[in-house]
Amino acid sequence: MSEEKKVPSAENPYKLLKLKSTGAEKWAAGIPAVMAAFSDLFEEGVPIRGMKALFSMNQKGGFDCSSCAWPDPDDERSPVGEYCENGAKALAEEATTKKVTADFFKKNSVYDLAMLTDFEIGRFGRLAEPMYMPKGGTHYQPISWDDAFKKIAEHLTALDSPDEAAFYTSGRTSNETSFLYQLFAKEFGTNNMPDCSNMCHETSGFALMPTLGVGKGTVKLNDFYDTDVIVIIGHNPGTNAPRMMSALEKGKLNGAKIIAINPIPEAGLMGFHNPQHLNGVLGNGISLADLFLPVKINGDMALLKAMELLLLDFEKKSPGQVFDHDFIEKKTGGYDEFIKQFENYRLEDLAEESGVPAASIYQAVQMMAFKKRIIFCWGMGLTQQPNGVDMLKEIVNLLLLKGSIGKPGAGVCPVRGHSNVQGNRTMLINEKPTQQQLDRLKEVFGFEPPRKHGYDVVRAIKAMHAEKVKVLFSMGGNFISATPDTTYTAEALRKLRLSICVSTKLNRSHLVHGQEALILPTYSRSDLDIVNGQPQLISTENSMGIVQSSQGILKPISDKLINETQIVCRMAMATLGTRSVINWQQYANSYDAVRDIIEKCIPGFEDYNRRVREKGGFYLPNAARDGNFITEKYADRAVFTLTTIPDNTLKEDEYLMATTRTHDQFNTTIYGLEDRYRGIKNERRVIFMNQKDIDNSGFAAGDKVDLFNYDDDIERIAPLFIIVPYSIPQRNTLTYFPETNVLVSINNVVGESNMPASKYVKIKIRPHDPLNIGN
Ligand SMILES: Nc1nc2c(c(=O)[nH]1)N[C@H]1C(S)=C(S)[C@@H](COP(=O)(O)OP(=O)(O)OC[C@H]3O[C@@H](n4cnc5c(=O)[nH]c(N)nc54)[C@H](O)[C@@H]3O)O[C@H]1N2
Ligand SMILES: Nc1nc2c(c(=O)[nH]1)N[C@H]1C(S)=C(S)[C@@H](COP(=O)(O)OP(=O)(O)OC[C@H]3O[C@@H](n4cnc5c(=O)[nH]c(N)nc54)[C@H](O)[C@@H]3O)O[C@H]1N2
Ligand SMILES: [Mo]
Repeated sequence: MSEEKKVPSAENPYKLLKLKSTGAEKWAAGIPAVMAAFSDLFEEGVPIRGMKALFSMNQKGGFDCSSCAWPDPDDERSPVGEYCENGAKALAEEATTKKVTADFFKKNSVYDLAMLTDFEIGRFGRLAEPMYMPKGGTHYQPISWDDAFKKIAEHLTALDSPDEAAFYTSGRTSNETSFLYQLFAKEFGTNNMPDCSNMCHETSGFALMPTLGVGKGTVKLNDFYDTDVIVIIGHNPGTNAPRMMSALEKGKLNGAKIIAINPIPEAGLMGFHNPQHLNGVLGNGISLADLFLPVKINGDMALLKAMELLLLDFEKKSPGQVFDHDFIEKKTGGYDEFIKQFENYRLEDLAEESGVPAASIYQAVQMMAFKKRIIFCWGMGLTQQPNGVDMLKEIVNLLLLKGSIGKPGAGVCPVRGHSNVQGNRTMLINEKPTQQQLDRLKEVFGFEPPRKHGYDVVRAIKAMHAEKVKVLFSMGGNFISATPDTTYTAEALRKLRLSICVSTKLNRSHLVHGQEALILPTYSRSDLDIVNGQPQLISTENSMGIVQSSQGILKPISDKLINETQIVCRMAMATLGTRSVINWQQYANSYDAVRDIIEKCIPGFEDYNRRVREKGGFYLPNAARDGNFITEKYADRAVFTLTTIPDNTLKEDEYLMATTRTHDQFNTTIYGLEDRYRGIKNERRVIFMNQKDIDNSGFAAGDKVDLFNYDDDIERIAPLFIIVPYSIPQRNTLTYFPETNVLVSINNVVGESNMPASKYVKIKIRPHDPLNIGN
């Protein structure tokens, strides 16, 4: 049979492994985490290379860990660095010496590769040379860099309009590359810059910008050490920001109370042993969270309103002691209207809707009523909800009542995901740049940048599906596996005339490609980047707005790799030629030159080259952090917002599903098949359910089921999952992505931010039927 007819699968194979479910762990980190970290490095067969790199990670003169965006403490690094288990796994992925070469692609068709799981695909090692898929081809073949850039230029210049191209960014790209990349897209003529923020923290920006006047968090690391209450809502730091745990521990030891709000009691929130203090300073039996509120999926809005209602009660009983009236009067607008709404709410109703007993809510409010320094941290549990923007505005409301923003030990902390996702945005990777930003680019470079807003991720997928976008360039990431509605998105990607992926490792987006496709291999954060004999340093911005330098140390695994900056500059030169007003060659030669020009275009980067070399880097300006709220609505005041509680009624046989990460994956990169803290071994196709739901629906633990979604009157199926009973509210379920992305409708999005609402998917669960697997 000719292979052209066979379409490579956009999904993981529908096959089960051998699940061992051991029950959730009570403790996160500690010695098992250290052992797991080192064993990953050894498994990749790179102990010396890996160890050398591990000792350099997050140390001065070393490189910035690519696993998350949590900042490093400046003064007190442990002898083995501020490493964490998952940072070490990320490093093992990069430091591996296994290579994916032209010979590998000759032996394996994309169809065959797509039959493997994401875990298996990731094991092949680092991409070693540029590859090209011709129209109708079944195998990638080698291509020279020059020819690859020619191909891109041919396709881009053949478009009827620059808006027929889209330029995606994942969040690992350095500030330097990001700046050049968006500059190229704009000089080429489009703002079509979808990025991973469109699936991640876009919601946070949409909530914080209008209410506080900045789209970012307002706290610094030190604020955690000296605060009264830390609320962690919709975030799983034990797995996804393990270095945050040390900050939480320190805060707690200094007297802060920690409240965790999550449908499930994540091990990292409930118990924690700091691996840097081998016995655990908190001691056995002391939980990190002082209080756990088991909210229903999307019950957070009702919960936050219940907290505010109770705070108002406390305030009425002790006037002036609970709310910060001075702050409210001088620094905010909209208070009276905001307070009025509480006449309509009753605690019992709100508690019922949130899923949290009123007594527990009362306990939480007691912890904060007479305190002034409160920090709210959040993650995807809120940003990926349909009403995520409103819920985050409600958090701002609560903090404004307490005057708990813009002062030490207080504020908002959206915990960013990718290690430089925040920097990408600061560098103007954004489908909706402001006129002011564009004016500045025009002034500095002398070309007219496009003014029309471009496509975000969801809109880009729809545009590809409608054949309005014909070329997709991806700077990192794994588009097909990270995005929703897998079947629809795969159709969209296959319609492209050309898909281009700049990548470090093989992934499914190389296999679900356009009519023609290019894979351009590049350096990772830990690789030593030498340009014209000079080792280069790059810079990134972490979750707290600190810009810092990073310098890789590992010898690149192949001399056919080129760095991301060179890729952008050579693409620009090939595509724009003499029509460009920018000296791309100069920027390809020196990152210092790139930083000099960034300094001219983006506020806060004065003296960039000197300051980035200082210990600990430098903070970007953040008016809200300093207590200045420059908002559109009230000019110099923060904004109280009126929000509503959503109706979460489900049909009789419906469940809500939140998709999440295991402890053994970084987004779509699957490190292993365990989710240790949740007690899952050797399986990813599991669905966590409440035992009562399992009983009521006639299922039993370990049953095989198929999952369905019916949004837009389309039947979407994710077959073959195993039921695991878990401590989760009734009618709520949890599964892992990317396996269940196929169930997330492209139209199931967060209001305003237009992010996929991947934590709010309505599903039905039926006994497994082999017919649902197809062939
Ligand atoms: N090791 C590792 N580190 C990572 C990543 C990784 O994949 N692996 N990914 C990185 C990226 S890009 C990001 S964005 C971050 C993601 O880090 P997180 O924001 O922690 O992302 P998730 O794992 O999706 O988990 C979100 C949490 O929300 C909870 N949740 C689900 N629904 C609700 C709800 O309705 N209400 C509340 N209150 N909680 C809810 C889930 O139970 C889960 O604990 O981590 C970054 N760091
Ligand atoms: N259902 C569901 N879907 C989700 C989420 C969810 O919670 N649920 N989370 C969403 C979130 S928060 C995010 S951020 C997105 C993530 O979406 P992406 O950022 O697109 O996905 P990643 O899995 O992080 O990308 C991994 C790939 O990046 C490449 N890579 C790694 N390092 C580098 C580098 O230094 N340079 C380059 N050029 N390439 C590199 C490797 O080839 C690797 O295969 O997924 C989103 N999708
Ligand atoms: Mo993310």
